[in-house]
Amino acid sequence: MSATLAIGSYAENDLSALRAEFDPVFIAGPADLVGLSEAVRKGIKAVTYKGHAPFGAAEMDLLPNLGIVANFGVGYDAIDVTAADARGIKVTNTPDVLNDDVADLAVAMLLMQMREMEHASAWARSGNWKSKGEYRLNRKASGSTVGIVGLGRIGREIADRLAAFKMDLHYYARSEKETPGWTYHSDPVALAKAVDVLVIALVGGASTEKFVTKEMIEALGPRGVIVNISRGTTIDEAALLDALEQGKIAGAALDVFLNEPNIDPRFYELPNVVIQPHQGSGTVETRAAMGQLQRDNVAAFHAGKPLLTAVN
Ligand code: 8YV
Repeated sequence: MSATLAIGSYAENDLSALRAEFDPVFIAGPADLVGLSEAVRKGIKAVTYKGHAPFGAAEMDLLPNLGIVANFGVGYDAIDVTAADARGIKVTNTPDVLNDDVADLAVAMLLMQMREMEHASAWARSGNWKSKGEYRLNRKASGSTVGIVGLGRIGREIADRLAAFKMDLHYYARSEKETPGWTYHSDPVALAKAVDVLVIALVGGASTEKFVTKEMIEALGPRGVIVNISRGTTIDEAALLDALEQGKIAGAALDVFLNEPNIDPRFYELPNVVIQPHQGSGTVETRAAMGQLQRDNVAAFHAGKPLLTAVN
């Protein structure tokens, strides 16, 4: 009987590695837990988790001998860590290995939005370039004033990249950090007022729900652009949609949304929004590293060794 349960949809390389290392029981999502026999559930000591559906007290109680939930992803907002703590269950995530990819995508989305690359590409492909001439002028990105909301590991990588684009860097974090002279704002609305571009790099979960408020969005002003690579939950999405539709801000570049992949169709109507399908960490190299770290945590747990990246 297997001691490991793999929840979620895994790439081929991860599936083979999981099979080779743990010979796990596989289910597509937490909703399938109830379909497992009691004997199988009782045998499970470790869960590898991938996905964004909630995994909380009810799910944990179906696995009475569970000792670890190893998440595939740095963000573990789907997993109820308080419920895990109460049951003596460890939770691990996959930090750091994805920082570069997520930061790269944030910068690429920002450039894509400001330089209108999606529309410019369509202009060329449709033959307009040949028949109508040059694409319209757009907006300079280098030298912009940018505010990073959340200067954690990923926020820092984004800031370092934007510094190379000669941007004037401002940031919000819970406390002032050691930086090369970037401007700290303890008030997120003051940050939004001071910059043209806001990049949201917060952790997800209840503590940051709707952190980016209507007031903050409106403080950004009509030249404002919002980039979000964190979670859809960190922004008041209804207020964002209203502001975009009413021209209260200039645009947005979003990799994350509420109710992914069934995102609000109002986004599709907005030409000034760059939409990415939550692919910040979605490269072959980084996903392989994330899978490896997830499995290394489970292997350490089964071997009674210290966990590599525990969050509780
Ligand atoms: C997802 C992510 O984990 O790391 C995170 O927090 O959001 C992503 O990398 C990825 O979609 C795999 O589920």
